[in-house]
Amino acid sequence: MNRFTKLFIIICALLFSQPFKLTVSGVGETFEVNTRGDEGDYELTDGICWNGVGQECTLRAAIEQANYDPTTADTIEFNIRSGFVLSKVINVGTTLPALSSPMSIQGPNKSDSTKIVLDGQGLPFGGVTISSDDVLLDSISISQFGDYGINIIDAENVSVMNCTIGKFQFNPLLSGNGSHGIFIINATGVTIQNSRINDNGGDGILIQGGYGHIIRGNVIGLEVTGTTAEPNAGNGIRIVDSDSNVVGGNSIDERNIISGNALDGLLVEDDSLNNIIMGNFIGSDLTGTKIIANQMNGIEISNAFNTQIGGVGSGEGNLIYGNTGDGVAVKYASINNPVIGNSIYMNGGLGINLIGEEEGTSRVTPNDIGDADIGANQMQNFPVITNIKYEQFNTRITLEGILESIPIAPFTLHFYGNDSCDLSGYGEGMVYLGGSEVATSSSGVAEFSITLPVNEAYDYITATATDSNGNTSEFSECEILFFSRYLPLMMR
Ligand SMILES: [Ca+2]
Ligand SMILES: [Ca+2]
Ligand SMILES: [Ca+2]
Ligand SMILES: [Ca+2]
Repeated sequence: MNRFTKLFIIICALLFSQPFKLTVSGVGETFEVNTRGDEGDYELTDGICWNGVGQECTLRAAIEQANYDPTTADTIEFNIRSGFVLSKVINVGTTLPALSSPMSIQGPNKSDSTKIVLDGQGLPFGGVTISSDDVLLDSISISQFGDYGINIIDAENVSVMNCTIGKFQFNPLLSGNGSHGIFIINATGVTIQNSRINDNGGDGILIQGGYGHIIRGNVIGLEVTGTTAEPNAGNGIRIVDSDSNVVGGNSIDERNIISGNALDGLLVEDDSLNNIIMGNFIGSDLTGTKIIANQMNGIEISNAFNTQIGGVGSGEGNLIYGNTGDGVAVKYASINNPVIGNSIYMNGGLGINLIGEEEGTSRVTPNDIGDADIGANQMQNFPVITNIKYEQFNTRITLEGILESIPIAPFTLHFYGNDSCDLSGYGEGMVYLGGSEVATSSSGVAEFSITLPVNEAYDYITATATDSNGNTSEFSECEILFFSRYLPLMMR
């Protein structure tokens, strides 16, 4: 078309159409995507999202126009109609431009069945790449791209909320992405929240380098109702050489459900420091009552340090339930990784397994005299319970025993009630009962005596020891509780 025709169309567009607005420098604009088409923007300098056809604004054109002026933080919204029917699926034909300017992409609905879906079927590339700071992606579904769903690279303050990255179970049936669901590389302060991440060909979330991310309120590895597995083919969450990330939190809203994945629920590895894993369900459905196993360990810590798993404060413990491998595996040079206050049970391997460089992967590591051995969590020795006293009509017990470890050092002991004992005879730790501070003598021995509340649902008691640097032991040998519940009161 000649320039007058083009100008005429632009003027008409400005006069008669709400979605089209001029960008004012420094002020964020809103671009409303109103077509499922995939053409690019016709003219970037005009500040208008327009694909050159009718009054159409495609997602691609909106991203290009939002990127064009990096000094503005624009908003992209959706109102795609064919007749009166809202359309949801956008078939992406070639790689979308990276989000290279601050912006918000705001889908209209949070519910899975009504989300906008970016469908990358047949594309060998990833879905949405975010390379700018200050980007929000809200209520979008990203499916069927050949590579990752979302890639956040070298960016700060990026949020992904209420999104579905993977299988979109509604009209039509769209499968997950070919590689990682969300791949976060060398970024800072990314928040992944209230999203469902499943059926992807790699890890659900892979964090590589960077620091300070928050992962909360997500469901990773389950289908839409949360009752059966829709696994990611890798780990649920994998943290590689990345520090100070928080997975979960102490409120129900912050809890991640990380279950059904083909490898570990969480893998923290390769010099990662100071990560916190708190308040999550790992290996169960949304209610925490049905096992949906991750196919390897619930949590694996491999050459990572200062990882906090659980806590004794309200809501801080994780449920680590029914996973195929160990509940928590701490491997090789990993040290200072406290595992406390969690509910760990029904896992196929050990509840907590410290695995040294030269040790098999599936056995209880026996206590060594003097606890001079080093390796995973310093191969911390576990306590030995030697006597149980029943008190107050079986509502309290006093446990006596010893911890043998390095001399003249403080330790915290944590105790757990269980309805069964692991096949190994050691652990696991189903219900956290309480803790006690002790210190070893010059000969490396600490005697303990602690009174704990119990009830007759617990048949076995187990314990762990944690040193002042946060090295937690494996679970102790189970001590069976004899409440004499079948004897008349007189004979107790
Ligand atoms: Ca334009
Ligand atoms: Ca071991
Ligand atoms: Ca030891
Ligand atoms: Ca040791």
